[in-house]
Parts: sequence; structure tokens; C-alpha cells
Amino acid sequence: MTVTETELAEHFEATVARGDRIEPRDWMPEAYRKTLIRQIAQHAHSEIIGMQPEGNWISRAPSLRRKAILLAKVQDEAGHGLYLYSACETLGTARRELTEKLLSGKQKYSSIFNYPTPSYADVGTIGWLVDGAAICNQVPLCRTSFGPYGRAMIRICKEESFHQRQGYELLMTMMRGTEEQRAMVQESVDRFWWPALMMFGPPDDASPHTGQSMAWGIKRNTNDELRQKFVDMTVPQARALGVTLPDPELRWNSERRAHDFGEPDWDEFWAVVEGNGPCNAERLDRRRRAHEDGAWVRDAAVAFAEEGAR
Ligand code: BYC
Repeated sequence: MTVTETELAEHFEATVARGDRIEPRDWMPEAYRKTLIRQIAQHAHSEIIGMQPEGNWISRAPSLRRKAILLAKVQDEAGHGLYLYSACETLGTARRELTEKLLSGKQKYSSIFNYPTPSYADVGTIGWLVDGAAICNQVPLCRTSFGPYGRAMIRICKEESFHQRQGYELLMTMMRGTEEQRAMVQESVDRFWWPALMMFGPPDDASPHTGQSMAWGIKRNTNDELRQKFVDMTVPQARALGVTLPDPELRWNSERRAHDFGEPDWDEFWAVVEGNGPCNAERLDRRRRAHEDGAWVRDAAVAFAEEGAR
């Protein structure tokens, strides 16, 4: 019995509509595969590049305990990158190709990692706001329609949630400290608030991919829905911490039962996405160097595997 392309497409649509998973060996539209590779690769690259801004502080953490925590967190991020590259490989694309596309600028990574981390308080702020935004965005992805991506996200979210707590705990400790430490926290929050809101992507009416990705069950919420959820979740946490979020338009709207907030600077967002943020060149240069410096390890691993196969 031969199955026609139309029947395969109908089966795919019905599986997605039922909320069941699409698995690597199932038939899928080429555009679905391409969208997943784009999103998962961008996500994997973000985890790998995302090690750099905090890695900056490993050698200068103020105590052995803080250093051990930071090392573990940065290692977790390397692990997240690996789960995601593996999920992407099930779609028929090799990790080598994905790395080449990152290094040549053909594939993106999250805008947030193109901002500098000049203060130790940034380690806490990244945990609280950046990992907080990541969790908001990624918890719904545990139910994404592509099996390997959803399963990778379950473990990643558990670890992200721990990262968020450690950031909040670090900031709480600093807020209980000296006037100077409190000022460091506020200054860091002032720098990271708007870039954290930009992590959710452009507004829905300027997001070319959201409609189709929602229809395919790849994304479960729109960019604006998740941004709103993040703001609503973060405002009481800021109050408990004793910091001010740098948005004069931020206020509770009792009719909407949600916070109103100001508009991020979308020109800045697109400039960063297109490669012109404060640290884009530095991040990619360092990644390129690390890739070149690691060539001998890859060569040795291949030689070892070939030896074993003889
Ligand atoms: N940065 O139509 P749209 C983390 C691009 S957390 C850069 O809305 P989509 C971590 C987008 O790719 C960060 N580019 O796209 C946390 C598209 O360009 P192309 C990673 C962005 O895909 C702590 C164009 O703008 N998280 O890893 O429907 C420590 C139009 O956008 C950004 C994920 O990747 C941005 N912020 O929605 C360490 C989560 N936003 O491809 C690590 C999974 C948009 O057409 N990804 N663009 O050239 C997603 O949920 C979605 O891909 C997005 C964007 C919400 C990010």
C-alpha cells in the first residue's frame, strides 16, 4: 500500500491537533523541520555563548562558595547546549554544521548575551532576570510538538529554575549588605531590565514566525503573552528584594489584572540582533578561538574512535 503525501500531511496535522508529539522518524513538512532547526539551534547557541558573560566572573568570585556555585551553573549551560544540539541532530543536521553557521553569523543566538557584565552583581541579576525570563519562555516549550525538543526542555527547565533561585539569593544577600552593595544591585538591574524584556522577541505584530509556529505547536504562547507573564511574575519579586524596576510606566492595571509597562527600545533590539550590540564581535571572536583551540581534542576523539573500530 502506498501512502500519498496528502495522507502523510493529514496524519501530521491530526497528530499536532491532538497535542501528541512528532518524533524524528515521523513524516513532517520541510518547513516544520526548518523552523525547528532554526529555533533549536538558536537556543543551543544561546546556551553556549551564554557561558561567556558569567564566565567572566569565575576567577573573581568573592568566595570559594560563590565560585563553586558559578562554576556549576556555567557547566549546566554547556550541558543545556549539548542536549539541544543533540535534539537538533535528530532532524538530520550535524552539530558541526550548526557550529559553522553560528561562527559565520548565519544563525543567531539570544540578544541578551551581547551585553557586558562589568559588575559582580550582574551574576545575580542574570540569574534572577535572564534565567527568570528563560524559564517563562521555556516552561511552555516542555509541551512543544517535537518530542526530542520537549524532552530536552524538561531537564533544562529544572536546572534553570535552580539558576534563577541562586541569582535571587545572591542579590538578596547583597541587598542585606552595605549601601554600596545595594547600589551595585540597583545599577545592574537598571542595565538588564530592558534587555531581559527583549529576550522574548519582537512584539507579536512584528514577529514573522509566531503565527505558523503556534499553529504547529512549536511555540505555545506568543512573544507578548510571555513578556507580560514575566513582568507580572517579576514585579513582586523586585518589591521583596527592595529594588526599583527602571520603567516609569510600570503600574498595576486592575481592569486587565496585569501590569502595564513601557515599550522596549526596538531599534536597539534589532541593532543587537543584526550584530551591532555592545559585545557581539567579542562574543563571536572568543567562541571562534575556543573552537580553534579545541580542534586537537576533536581530532584525537576521531582518531581514538577509528582505532577502536579497527
Ligand atoms: N535574540 O518571529 P520571531 C538561554 C529573531 S535563554 C536574538 O518572534 P521566533 C539562557 C528570531 O530568531 C535564550 N534573535 O521568532 C539563559 C527571528 O530571526 P530569524 C535562548 C531574536 O523564533 C540563561 C526574528 O528575530 N532561548 O538560552 O518565532 C543562561 C523574528 O522573531 C530574539 C531560546 O532560544 C532574541 N531575543 O521567536 C544561559 C528559547 N528574538 O531566525 C542561557 C527558544 C527573536 O528569522 N526560542 N529573534 O533570522 C524561542 O522561544 C523563540 O525562538 C523566540 C523568537 C521567542 C526567541
